[in-house]
Amino acid sequence: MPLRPAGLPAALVGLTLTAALTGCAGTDSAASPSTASTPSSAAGTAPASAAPATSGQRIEVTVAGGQVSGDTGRVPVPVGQQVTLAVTSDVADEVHVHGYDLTAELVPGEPAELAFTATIPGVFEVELHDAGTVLLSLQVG
Ligand SMILES: [Cu+2]
Repeated sequence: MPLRPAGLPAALVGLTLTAALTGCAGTDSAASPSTASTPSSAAGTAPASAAPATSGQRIEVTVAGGQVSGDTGRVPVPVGQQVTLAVTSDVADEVHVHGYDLTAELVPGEPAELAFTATIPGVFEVELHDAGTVLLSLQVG
């Protein structure tokens, strides 16, 4: 685990500042956190019956020889879902979850895990900063 808290879900107001510091190549134009200010009112009229399980969702990708395998592409995630993102790489790098602005150092051969709650609707790229590789896109909604 990184020594610094990479980003608390409650600290949404600081996202743009922190993202600028990480020197990201591209930001997600699809991300519109301003629309998420009242998520509960958008939940509709059918509350508890269709609620997703609380067991969480595990997303795993592996990077080897510059190729990404596993849960690549666009991964759908329900809003409010507990997500564990596991990344294994054969080279050192830094993984970055856009929008949520979570980062983790990758040590070659050692899985890095990022656990968070998908509270922000939108499509967010998960990227390797050194390689500039997009591992997958989280589609939260
Ligand atoms: Cu990034």
